Amino acid sequence: MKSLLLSSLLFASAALGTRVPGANGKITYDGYKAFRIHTGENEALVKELVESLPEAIKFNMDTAEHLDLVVPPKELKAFEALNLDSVVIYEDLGADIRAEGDFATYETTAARAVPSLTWFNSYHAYADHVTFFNDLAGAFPSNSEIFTVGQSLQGRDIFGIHLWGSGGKGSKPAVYFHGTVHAREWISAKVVEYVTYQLLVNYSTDAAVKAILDKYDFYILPFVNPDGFVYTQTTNRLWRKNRQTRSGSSCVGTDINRNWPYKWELTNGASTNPCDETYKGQAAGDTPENKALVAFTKTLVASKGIKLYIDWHSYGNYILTPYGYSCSATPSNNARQLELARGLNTRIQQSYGTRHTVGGACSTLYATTGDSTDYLTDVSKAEFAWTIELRPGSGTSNGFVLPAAQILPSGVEQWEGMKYLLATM
Ligand code: 0X9
Ligand code: ZN
Repeated sequence: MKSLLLSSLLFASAALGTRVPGANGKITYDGYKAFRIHTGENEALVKELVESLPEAIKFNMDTAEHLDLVVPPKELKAFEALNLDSVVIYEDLGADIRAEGDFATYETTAARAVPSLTWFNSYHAYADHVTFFNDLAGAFPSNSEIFTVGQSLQGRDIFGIHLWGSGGKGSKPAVYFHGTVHAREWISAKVVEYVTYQLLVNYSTDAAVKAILDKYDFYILPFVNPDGFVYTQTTNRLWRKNRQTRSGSSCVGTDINRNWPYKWELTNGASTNPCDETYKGQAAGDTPENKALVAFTKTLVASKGIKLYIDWHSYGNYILTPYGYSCSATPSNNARQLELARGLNTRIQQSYGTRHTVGGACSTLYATTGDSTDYLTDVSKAEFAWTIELRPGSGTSNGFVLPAAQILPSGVEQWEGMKYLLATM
């Protein structure tokens, strides 16, 4: 358990502050520099010192080893004066956001043609992700179809792709993936897309992949927070929550991963302040996104049940098993969960040496209440319900804005891991 301090959870919202939007209304973050500050035995002191920089943005909530801090140009001098033990993780965040935003345009494929792997060479606009999934399903009509579980607050479809094998549509237990619940964690959609792509493309030629798809029905939702994701592309790259307003507050957004109707009422793992990044909402399950996701999850439970659920996030390279709400409670199959998660970590490492920290979500990272994996474990009775935090890890040099060159390796290493996990579990 690294830190249960409430203050560590309630890090300030990435509200606009004095950040100046560019000509197109998008915050540029030009000249913002980010640092990875070593904390360790000085955690409390470091956190106190950076409070003197009111406009600085804290990226991570688990600060037992380091605090990743984005410092605006006008506070850089004051930051340097603090003389903290730190390394630079973004020389100019604005420049990195611009480079990352250099999306390739996606040309829809001819009918039934498989989209090109070049999809994974850059990030893309939300509308192109939708087209990509429609093209992918169109290319494999005997094994896949697009479905919708409901609408976001702003009326976007929360869509998914359903994959199945030789048993026919809906005949097997579910493997269930959610991506991009946190809007700024762009790599999660790309990795989920890579896994989906590999399952479909290799089904007819690779016996191991065929065995996996013949054994499970996959329900893959790449964007469970579409409004937030679109907002990161139009306005604020660092947005996390949904886009819901609340009476009595000018702050926007509820953290969908604190809004699930299970252990929501506990007090140690989410914020009751609408201005905070981990705002839990006014009542359990009171976001439109959560309502839609809960209703759909229930249909999976009522059908063939859920074998595996993964909530794909970034960053830090973690594989987290239940629970988030308690650092001492463990699921009944805990030993098997940890064995498989460690096996997954080993297999992921074999591609490029990327290591993930494996362990219980609360005990390894921090406490959460109303998080999806606890609901999926205890309410939906999923056999395995994990959070995977993707690249970067703690050793490398960035955060939510991950260079496009790392999309493909992120996808490859997770796909190698998934082949192991899906065949072994
Ligand atoms: O805080 C979260 O929702 C996840 N981390 S993130 O930095 N992507 O926001 C972690 C959820 C895993 N659950 C617990 N750590 N309890
Ligand atoms: Zn996240």
